[in-house]
Amino acid sequence: MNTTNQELSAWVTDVARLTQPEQIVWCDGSQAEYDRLVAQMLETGDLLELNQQTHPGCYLHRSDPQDVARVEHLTFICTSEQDDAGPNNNWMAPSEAHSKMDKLFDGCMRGRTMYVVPYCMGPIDSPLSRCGVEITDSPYVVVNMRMMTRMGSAALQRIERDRVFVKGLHSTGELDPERRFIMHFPEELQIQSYGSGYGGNALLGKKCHALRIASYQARQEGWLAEHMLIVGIENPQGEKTYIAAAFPSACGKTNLAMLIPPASYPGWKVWTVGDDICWLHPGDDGRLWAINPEAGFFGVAPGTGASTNPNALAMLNKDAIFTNVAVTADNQPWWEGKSDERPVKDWQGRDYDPANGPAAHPNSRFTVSIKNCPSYSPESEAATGVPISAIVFGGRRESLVPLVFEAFDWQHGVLVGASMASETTAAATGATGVVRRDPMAMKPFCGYNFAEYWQHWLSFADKLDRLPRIFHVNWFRKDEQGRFMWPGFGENMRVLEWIINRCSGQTDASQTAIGYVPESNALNLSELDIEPALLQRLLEIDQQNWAVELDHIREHLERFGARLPATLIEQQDNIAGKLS
Ligand code: OXD
Ligand code: MN
Repeated sequence: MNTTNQELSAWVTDVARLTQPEQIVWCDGSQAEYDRLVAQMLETGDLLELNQQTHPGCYLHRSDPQDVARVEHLTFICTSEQDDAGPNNNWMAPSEAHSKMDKLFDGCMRGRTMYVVPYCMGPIDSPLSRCGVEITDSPYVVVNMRMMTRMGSAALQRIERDRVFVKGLHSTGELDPERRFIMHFPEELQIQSYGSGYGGNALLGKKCHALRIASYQARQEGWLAEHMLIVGIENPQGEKTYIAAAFPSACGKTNLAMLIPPASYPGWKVWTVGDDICWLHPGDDGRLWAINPEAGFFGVAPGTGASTNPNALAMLNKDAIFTNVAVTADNQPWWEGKSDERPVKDWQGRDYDPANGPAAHPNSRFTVSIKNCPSYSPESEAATGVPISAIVFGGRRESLVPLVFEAFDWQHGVLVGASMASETTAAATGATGVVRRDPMAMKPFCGYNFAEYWQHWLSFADKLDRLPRIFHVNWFRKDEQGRFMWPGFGENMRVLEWIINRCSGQTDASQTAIGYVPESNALNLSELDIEPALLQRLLEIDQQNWAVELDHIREHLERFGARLPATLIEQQDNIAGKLS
């Protein structure tokens, strides 16, 4: 065996006995190994070469058309007690889940190669990082894991040193939606995923480990694993303020993480630390410190264009893997919102015909190393992480929710996060455009009962001397004609500036029933075509409709029953009282 870690070698032997692969390959994470796997997948058709003149090192993967998104209804948290998983999760008893999965995995790798993929979530030498090993029969997963995590020999050495690691077992199986499950065993630090090759179901370091299992571990160990981007905002004086922000899937986290300030912000710069996941730890100095456990982006392609996210477009010109995008006549990757060119093949490889729907799948993706990004922050490698001054929650809401407001204090901020809601998108299977509660953007990702998760969030008031301020934003308000009222994208810098000015005590705010909003002249609107009346509408609080929203929030909280922290009900009562 290729490791001195007994537990790992015994597990690999057991899995091989069960799945019966033709051969076992231990992955070292080297360039040579990556090149070998790419060559092999070009041969089998798992990868297709894109135009190597315009996009050197870029490839296209077309997934099974039935396997294009996370499958929340097939994702389970398997704790001994059902209440530990909570109403927010599908639950299955561990023994039942194991026997179901053992049957599916039985002999499933016959004729296939089993890859053993050691990985580290977070900088390899950071005490805040955690390791895992994914066993998979998908070479597509291996090459993606190499971009998304610190994968290979260095991670294995760390596992041999630390001895603790998460065990993830994955097989694409027959890609049969009827034989597909994503199981999590937080008490055993195990993940088992069968029947899907799609990112969030198959790249086990990401949602399965870094959110579901990590959130469970974080509660036990006194930290937080969150569905948040991390950015550093540098002002013309060279001072950097770090913000962590949670938005549901496909609500623009990647765009915000790579924002380019508008021309009216000379000397300002936004640095990207992460676009999806954030691990937050209380530091010795009483502040909250963040690392991005990932090393790459698995971003949504549609909508990524020169006006929405020029940094992302720039980073996708080389060494990227595209999944389910369309291609142009000269074999460049294409998706809706990228350019005016016309695609010739759609995401399924058919001749493009608008009658078949969008050319790129709405949840088509790119995988690329974070180091490709022009706004990449070298602080992403800092073993200590970066200090967080503000936490921002947000959702996609056509009406009611103002452009920005600030919570009164930490406890109120936890209520704001717990009551987040958003219209659904294509990142998960199911209907899109339906408003659903998505607390802290963690609805599909929290590995335990939300009631206890909120209690854990509340406990940080005692763990930190300098609590981050908490904000809520909504870029997605629409007018009566259905047009967006706020320009969004780079212009969101104006809201971020107000947020960091609040953190440094440089600006006052108006108090409303639901929180603080900017005073009418406090948002910098220079060179922006926004009428004062429109801004007023974007910031106004409609007391009557907010009272109804607070009733909905109350119902939502009460679903969590006896374990719900009383503080959240007190907070809800307090706001509801101000609105009546
Ligand atoms: C993602 C998601 O892939 O949230 O990041 O769905
Ligand atoms: Mn995400």
